[in-house]
Amino acid sequence: MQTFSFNTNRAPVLFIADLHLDPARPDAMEAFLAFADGSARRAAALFILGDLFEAWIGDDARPPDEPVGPALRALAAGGTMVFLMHGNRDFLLGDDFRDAAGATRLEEPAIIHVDDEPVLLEHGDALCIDDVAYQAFRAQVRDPAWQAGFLALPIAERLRQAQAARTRSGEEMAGKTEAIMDVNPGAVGQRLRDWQVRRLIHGHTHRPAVHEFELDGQPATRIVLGDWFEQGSVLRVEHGRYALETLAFGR
Ligand code: LP5
Ligand code: MN
Repeated sequence: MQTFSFNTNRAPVLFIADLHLDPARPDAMEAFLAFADGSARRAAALFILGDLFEAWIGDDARPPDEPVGPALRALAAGGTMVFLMHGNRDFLLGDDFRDAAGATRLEEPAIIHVDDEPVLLEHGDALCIDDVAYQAFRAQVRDPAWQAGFLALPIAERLRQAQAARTRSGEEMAGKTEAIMDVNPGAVGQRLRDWQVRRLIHGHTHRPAVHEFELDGQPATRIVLGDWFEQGSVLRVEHGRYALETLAFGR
């Protein structure tokens, strides 16, 4: 497993997820580009915990004017480490994109050390085990053989299938309860036990919050990053303090 350690007395560490960047949402794109060229530059590391993009159908399908890669590359060139984890929409992000962006792949789940504390990072979708239909879909599209077949299709056909999946997902989500689409508390507890950590950071559910709870008689914390739909959401860790901040669009 990769190991990365940070001392937040020296420089902040930032976490974001669920930006769902897409040309159709220029306000989020603008906010992200300003963030990457602004407050993120002071950070020792930027962790992107999945769903940076609304949908990613292969590095070869990237538009030539795609601005996110160059923005990350500039950030990395300035000394901020950039880590990219896959989400449920951009699990096909590959080495070509990461290399161009100067980013490091972060396997899921990942453990990093922040001020000597082990912290578990994941996108969050794998913890939604009550969403049985989604977990079946996930198992299919995370299968390397399925991915190789999908990436071998012409770009237009990949686009068509991705669009069909998004439409079908939207229809199915309308029939699911909020509870089914949230993380399962038992799965969270088991994950923390399995990895022997007391702190978890994830996204995916779009329900930003800091949950303090007890696990096996000991305090534990689950921090949920928000999406970038109406505003940005950034978890900043600085001088040992965790602050879940919002970032207004259009400024
Ligand atoms: O991200 P979010 O919060 O919107 O939704 C998730 C779950 N939905 C998904 C599906 C993605 O949105 C689809 C876009 C993926 C783009 C990648 C492109 C490459 C893949 C191409 C695939 C063929 O992840 C949703 C959860 C919700 O979070 C809460 O956790 O409930 O899950 C679903 O809705 C899944 C459905 O229940 C079952 C699967 C439907 C898709 C069927 C594929 C049809 C393909 C047809 C091809 C001809
Ligand atoms: Mn997601």
